[in-house]
Amino acid sequence: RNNLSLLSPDQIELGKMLLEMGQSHLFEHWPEPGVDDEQKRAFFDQVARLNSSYPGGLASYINTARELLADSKAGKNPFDGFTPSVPSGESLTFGDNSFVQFEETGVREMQNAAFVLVAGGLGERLGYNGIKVALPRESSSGTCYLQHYIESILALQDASSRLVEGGSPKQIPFVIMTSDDTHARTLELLESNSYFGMNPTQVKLLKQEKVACLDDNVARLAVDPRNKYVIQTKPHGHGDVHSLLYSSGLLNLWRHAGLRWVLFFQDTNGLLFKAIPAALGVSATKQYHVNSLAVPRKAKEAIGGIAKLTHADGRTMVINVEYNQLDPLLRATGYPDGDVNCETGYSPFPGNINQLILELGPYIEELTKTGGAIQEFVNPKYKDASKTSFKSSTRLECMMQDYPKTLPPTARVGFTVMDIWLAYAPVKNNPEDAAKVPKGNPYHSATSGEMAVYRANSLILKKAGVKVDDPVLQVFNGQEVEVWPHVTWKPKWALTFADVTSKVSGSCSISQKSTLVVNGSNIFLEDLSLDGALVINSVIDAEVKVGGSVQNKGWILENVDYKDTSAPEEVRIRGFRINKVEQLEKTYNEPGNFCLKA
Ligand code: UGB
Repeated sequence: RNNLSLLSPDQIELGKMLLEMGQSHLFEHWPEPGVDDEQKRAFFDQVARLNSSYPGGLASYINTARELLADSKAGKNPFDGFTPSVPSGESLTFGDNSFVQFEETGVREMQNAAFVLVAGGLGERLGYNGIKVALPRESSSGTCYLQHYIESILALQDASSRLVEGGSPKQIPFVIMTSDDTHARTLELLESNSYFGMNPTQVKLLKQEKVACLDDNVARLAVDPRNKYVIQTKPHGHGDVHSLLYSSGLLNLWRHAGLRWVLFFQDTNGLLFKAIPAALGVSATKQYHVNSLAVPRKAKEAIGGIAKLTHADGRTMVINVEYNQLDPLLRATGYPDGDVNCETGYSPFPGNINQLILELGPYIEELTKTGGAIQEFVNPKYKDASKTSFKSSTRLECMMQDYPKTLPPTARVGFTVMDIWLAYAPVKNNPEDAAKVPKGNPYHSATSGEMAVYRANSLILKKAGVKVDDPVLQVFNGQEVEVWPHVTWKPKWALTFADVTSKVSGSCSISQKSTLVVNGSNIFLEDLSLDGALVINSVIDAEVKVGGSVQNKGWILENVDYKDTSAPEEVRIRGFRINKVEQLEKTYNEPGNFCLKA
């Protein structure tokens, strides 16, 4: 009370609210005015930030926390009353007629789309010290994830405007959700690389705030052990993206600009853009308000399962059940073995890869009601079975894929299943943990993430008629992976299967030890026989035909142990470096027609 004279009227209001919400312990040790006055004001600045960045403010946060903590103590199942079953969705097969049709529709729709990347997570499981979007997607070209994402969006933008007759080219908006952990480094990566060719005004960074930690079951806010004038905070989860987008005002701007789709994606999936055109095609064709991308899921894999939940009162919803909840839910509802594979070798529940496509109109309508608040959960680690105290402070969390939970039953919520090799190769696990993954389950490591890019590109070329040699098995950082020819291309070379077939003709072949880096758009492979490394760079106005027989010693993968600190972290975590022994590299900097006949 003696400190009131230090505070502004707004700060006094916040103080009253905290007292009313049972948070008097925060002020217990405050000395008389004149001591630590600056820190006391800074405390209220933090409270103001925590209050304004949470829908409904801190009081609402504390109330929700009390309810969820009580439920957790009582052992209440969040899916109480619901029975899971396997839902039916659109299942696509790469390269068949309907896939090609969906891709064409998707590319056409791209000019009505906006992309949102959630990149506020530090990736604790990976243990990498940098931001994940700065990691190379593959090391043959060295392109990092963020560059690949931006180049994919720009290529989609160009392709879409070419398809729509008389349509004026639109710039596809790109939002990146960052956090205090990733914001400065993401901005620095963009600025030091001229936004990888994107117009800087096209890119918006929205920073998510952390939320207050909770010390006990009555939701007393946790004081930072290092500074009694600071409330301890932790990340709130990727679900923040909805309230941030809503409060940014961007959604209405997009609606006024005639946009129709918002596509959400995560920080390290090097294959995702191979699946995006067809997935958007499905959304447009089926008129889905919500479309989640899914892949066949191995039981116990750390990706959520998409399930149809039917309540005893008749309500149903198709929703992600997070990986740690699927097994207990199944056991509690008549599946005594829990989360296990069925006769296909996969879990019957498709795996959520958290690529969501939302239709903008219904999305705005829903957020106008909810303010973007997403149903939260709490996951306290209790000291003992009495569940009265925690091992360390906890906080509320939310997930972006829980958005459909508040939708009315009339909402059109669907999902689209694609092949894993085409759509999903995240980089989440450190080498040690990846090496312990049960045989046959995906590693989700930097090693598997890179190998998946080569495999997908090789399989796509195969489907387009190129003779591609079978892979060999190799072990890096204790993980056995298929090593296909190292094929990589820029998104502007090919986005869809139709693009690939239009760029490849005659009788082409690629041996297993080969590397092919296609760094240009109008590069045509005609009767090319590749046994070694070939790198082609070209400017947009150069049309280059590449054929003949290329034979050289090529690029060789050399093992690097993840414990070898003399190697850069990016190299160590994938377990190999590329020794560029010999290659044919050609660069076409001028407009015109060229022929490379090796
Ligand atoms: N992220 C944020 O932007 N902010 C945060 O506060 C936290 C994360 P993880 P997770 O497809 O692979 C999700 O940690 O949460 C970003 C789905 O819930 O990589 O364990 C972060 O930067 C799960 O259902 O994944 O699991 C990253 O881009 C399954 O689909 C993204 O959120 C799984 O991803 C995901 O964070 C998957």
